[in-house]
Amino acid sequence: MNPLDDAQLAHAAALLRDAHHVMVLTGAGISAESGIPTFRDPLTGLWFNYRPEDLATPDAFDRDPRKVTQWYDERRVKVLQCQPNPGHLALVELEQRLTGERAGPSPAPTRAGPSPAPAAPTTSRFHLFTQNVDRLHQRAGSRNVLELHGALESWRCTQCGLVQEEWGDLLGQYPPRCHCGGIRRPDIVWFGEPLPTRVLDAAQQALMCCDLFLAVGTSGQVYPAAGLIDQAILSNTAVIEINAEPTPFTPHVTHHFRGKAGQILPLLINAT
Ligand code: BV8
Ligand code: ZN
Repeated sequence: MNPLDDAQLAHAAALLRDAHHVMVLTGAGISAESGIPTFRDPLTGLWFNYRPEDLATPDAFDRDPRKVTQWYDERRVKVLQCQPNPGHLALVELEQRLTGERAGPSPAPTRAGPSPAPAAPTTSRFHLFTQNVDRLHQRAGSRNVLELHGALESWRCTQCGLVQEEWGDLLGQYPPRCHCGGIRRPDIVWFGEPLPTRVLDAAQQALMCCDLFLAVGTSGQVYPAAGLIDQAILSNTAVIEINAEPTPFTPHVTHHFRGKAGQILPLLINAT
């Protein structure tokens, strides 16, 4: 990792220490050190082996529900074998410092499934929005996690809309069926589909009151999620970006730290 500039780290740490409300947006990069491939990294990125149009769209599912279901199901089972990394854990520490709520990491999911994540109180001083569908933030112990693109464990009936969580081994059938006989699909936001209104509304609320915005491990390519960074910059909120490569936002943020989230986030949190 390139050595961090001490003065830059000290200034960013001061912003963090003085912040009253922190909003975080994470992308696939924060889970990379847990062994989960990102989307757009050369060679290892998921989209380098697959075309998004072939797998992450409603048309792709309509064309070949079995293929799309298997791809998501294999990702779901692989993610269960991965562990949160120090980047996830640093955000847990930051949340606990800001909210005073100290709760241990939630155990790896069991067959019975997890305890439902607590709703994100709007008065909280910390909001974590993630584009990731791997739930590693929750497994690390983050409590205020808002999922912009859904979760791999969540499957929705295309007939009656029932949402069920799947844990443990691969599904027994492809595509899986609901009690009503309908086909179940991943409860994931695909390209061309709207993001959950509740989460987008919470993001607008958080943007209005946050005085520090952290963008971690995202290429900033996918909207409307990346639009949250635009809005933070346009509203003159301090923005700290932690990413392995520059992004379209890099020239406009308050601080850009180039490197691994699992190394930089703990340094930043410990420096406050
Ligand atoms: C919608 C599914 C409308 C789950 C995903 C403007 C406004 C609105 C929409 C659009 C718009 N312009 C274009 C659109 C359409 C489209 C879009 O954004 N296209 C892009 C590609 C141009 N958006 C949509 O279709 C959205 N829907 O707008 O609907 C609508 C409204 C009403 C009614 C009907 C329709 C839906 C977008 C969501 C699509 N679903 N995934 C899944 O399969 O996982 S997107 C996919 O990309 C993932 O969710 C992923 O999280 C997301 C973003 O990618 P990143 O997380 O940033 O990952 P990436 O690999 O790109 O980058 C990782 C970064 O980490 C890299 O920079 C790398 O350098 C860095 N890194 C690597 N290792 C580390 C690291 N950094 C730190 N540490 C490390 N160790
Ligand atoms: Zn059903």
